[in-house]
Amino acid sequence: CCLFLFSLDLLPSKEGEDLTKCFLLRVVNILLHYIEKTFDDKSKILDFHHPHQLLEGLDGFDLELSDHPESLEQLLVDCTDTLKYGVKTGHPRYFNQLSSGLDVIGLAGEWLTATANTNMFTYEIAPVFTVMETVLLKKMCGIIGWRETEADGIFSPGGSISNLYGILVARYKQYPEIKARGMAVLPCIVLFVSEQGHYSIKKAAATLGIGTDNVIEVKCDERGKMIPAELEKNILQAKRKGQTPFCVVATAGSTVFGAFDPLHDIADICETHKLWMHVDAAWGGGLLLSRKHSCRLSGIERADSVTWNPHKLMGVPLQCSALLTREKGLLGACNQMQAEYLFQPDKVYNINFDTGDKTIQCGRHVDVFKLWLMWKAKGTYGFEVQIDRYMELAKYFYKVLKKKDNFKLVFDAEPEFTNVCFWYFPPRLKHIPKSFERDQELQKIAPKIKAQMIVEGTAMLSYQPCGDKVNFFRMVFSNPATRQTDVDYLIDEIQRLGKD
Ligand code: ABU
Repeated sequence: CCLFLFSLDLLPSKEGEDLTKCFLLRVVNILLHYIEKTFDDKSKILDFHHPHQLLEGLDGFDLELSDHPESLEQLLVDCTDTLKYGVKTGHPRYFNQLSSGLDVIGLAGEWLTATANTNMFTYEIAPVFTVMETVLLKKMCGIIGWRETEADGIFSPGGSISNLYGILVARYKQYPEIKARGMAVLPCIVLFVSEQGHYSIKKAAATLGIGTDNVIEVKCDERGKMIPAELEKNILQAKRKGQTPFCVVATAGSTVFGAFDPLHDIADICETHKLWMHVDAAWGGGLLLSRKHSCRLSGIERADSVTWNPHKLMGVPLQCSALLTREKGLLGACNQMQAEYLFQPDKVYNINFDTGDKTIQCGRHVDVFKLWLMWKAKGTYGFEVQIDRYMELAKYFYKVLKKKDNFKLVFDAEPEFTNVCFWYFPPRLKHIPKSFERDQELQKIAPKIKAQMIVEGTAMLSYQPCGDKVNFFRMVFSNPATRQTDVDYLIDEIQRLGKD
């Protein structure tokens, strides 16, 4: 139906109805084909090409833009090619990031969101979505354990921005004059985060004019958890040096090790020194939905603010991240500019639902509907079942690796979360005792295996060095499509690709 026809022939063009329907149905067919392939463990996760190959054009897939319109038929080919050369992040053997999986209800939510194509700044133009956001924030604050009527929050474009919001309100709470007068009127303020905390904390400090030198990294124990005594020591040291501590960022589910900082101990220290406690639970927040495992976050209810990304453990399509605050009104006081063209005080409805002025953005994407729809579809218990299954898979993976003498776990203890970190030792390195030279060789193994995996498109998982540990793999479970057989496959695949 689309040959020699162009986008101008679609709605709102007169009599464009049938063509629009035909075009969109064909798009949906392309997407459905991709979705089926995504869940087929025999299909490749990706068809890898180098950036220069994509730029040069592959089999007629031309990324360059022209002055003349392309036909609808060509656009359908472009859609197919875009998916062809992408990564199937919902594939059962995709373990590369903390966000993975493809939830069909979430996807439907994203489609609806794109169709509604509105902006989250006012109730006026997003009546359902702004109210839905308050419902979700209230639910999440309740799960954290805050008295629901007091809590507040906002959905933001990712965990880094949510963490930035946490630090922004922490600073505003202590120094409200910052808003008008800037950093010049403040003492040298410092904040604390564990050495395993997310790099976004330093980014936030740089962005907010605090400076990365004023982010003090607190030592962790061998499992990657912040050591409370070290925190206390660092706070006292900073005070002696004339610095002014104002905030501690605790991590609930660190990116690499999946470590949970001891939140009660950190809360005690924050209370003693009157410091804002922000918990970065971007990754670990979802665990609050598991009655069996939520104890890992015990003490989070004492935090002043929390980052929680439903697009990670809860499997909501990207992006979906919330910043939650215990005190109502702070976000608004900190950020609002009351632009008269948008946030008129004399509107016909309750303007408390014009929530956009609480943010540092103006335009804001609707990230709430897909989460709301998934919550409706699964219920809280449905998320719990899914998350408990990931924890079981992590335990299974750990137990299998423990029995194999060519794998070595970074921590030889049952995983506390779904992260399992490990080295693979090819036969030539297996019996060589640890030494600088052995580690130089071991450092090359994970990147080599990963490169082969990507080129063959069989699986994807990440690796990194950390401190004195040379490159190791990080396995992580957050993909509902993954089964035990995929875990077994991955182990075999590492051995196949990694043998000398
Ligand atoms: N925001 C941290 C994400 C890192 C990861 O997916 O591995």
